[in-house]
Amino acid sequence: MKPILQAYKKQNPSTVPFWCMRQAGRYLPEYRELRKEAGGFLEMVYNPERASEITLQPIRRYQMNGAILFSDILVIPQALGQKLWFEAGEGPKLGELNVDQLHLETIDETLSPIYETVAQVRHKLKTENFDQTALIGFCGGPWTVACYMVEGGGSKDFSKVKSFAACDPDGFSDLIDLVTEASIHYLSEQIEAGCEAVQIFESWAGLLDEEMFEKFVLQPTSKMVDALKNKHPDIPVIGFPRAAGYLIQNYADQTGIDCIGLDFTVPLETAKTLQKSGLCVQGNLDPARLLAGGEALESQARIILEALSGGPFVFNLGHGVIKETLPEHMEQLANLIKSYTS
Ligand code: 1CP
Repeated sequence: MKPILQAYKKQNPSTVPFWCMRQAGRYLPEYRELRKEAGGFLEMVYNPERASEITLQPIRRYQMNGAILFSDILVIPQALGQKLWFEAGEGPKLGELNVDQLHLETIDETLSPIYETVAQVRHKLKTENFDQTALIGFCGGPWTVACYMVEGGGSKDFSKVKSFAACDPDGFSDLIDLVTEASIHYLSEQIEAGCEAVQIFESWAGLLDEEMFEKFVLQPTSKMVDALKNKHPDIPVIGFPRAAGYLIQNYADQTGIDCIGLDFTVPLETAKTLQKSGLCVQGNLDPARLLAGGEALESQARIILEALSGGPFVFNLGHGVIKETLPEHMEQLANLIKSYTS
């Protein structure tokens, strides 16, 4: 079995498997080249030839054990019928939200090229002999996706979506339910097309109080994990509840995930406790240390390796690669992990 899948299944592989969130992206010159050629971000996401190339780019350089599918969490709102576009330098924008006009039945008309990307990545991994690398599919957590749908893009404080959720919990639950159903279907199809594990990115988990966290993060995530486990019991599910603070324990205990993604604020003692409770842990180097390189990178990477490599563990960053990061720093990190023996 591939080492990363052993770790996700809570066995102890003999080497430390690793990958990095946003390992495919703007810090790589070959990504910027392809982006220029494609003309835009969505022109890459919905083009299986380009998207599979981009997924493979970091693997060819650094031989990560996980290849993260090149796509975006915002394809779900788009597939449901909300307009999505990217403005240069400004990130994603979404059109007006009208929950009653969203449609679940036809999402595959938009999403099918992504399933084709999955198949192409598996094929390329095989023909290029990356037999130690597994393909990881993903989607956003329903709460995080709903944040972008309601705000119409990124936001400083997400006050609009939080006041919607607080003032009209039933109306907001309808939106969460719809995104949850779409996400279950989307991840299932990714698995059927060849993904070997899936990750749920709950990037805005840290915005909620305990009650809303329970209702809009824990409940929908459990529903997703149950449905996926029913259909695909052998496929590991990773949850990444970014900046959830103390509520990370509830997430780990109540959602049924196999592996918990740790952002860089999670103390290593907490990480060890989560690991001892029977989960695989994944994380959690601050991406700013990868940006810095040198000793700042090496010292903390070693501390994490020493703390967590005794149990089921996948080395990763605590959030995505920063776009100004030098490719040489990724090489430094990859070499350090590959040569590490506990
Ligand atoms: O080239 C460009 O200009 C586009 C930048 C970019 C990239 C490379 C976006 C726009 N999305 C992606 C790819 C992406 N997004 C991946 C696959 C590649 C990989 O990880 O190597 C994944 C897993 C995501 C997930 C994603 N998209 C998240 C969750 C993870 C996180 O960073 O917290 C979120 C919140 C998004 C929304 C999004 N898409 C893009 C941007 C710039 C954003 C953030 C918007 C904001 O909040 O300001």
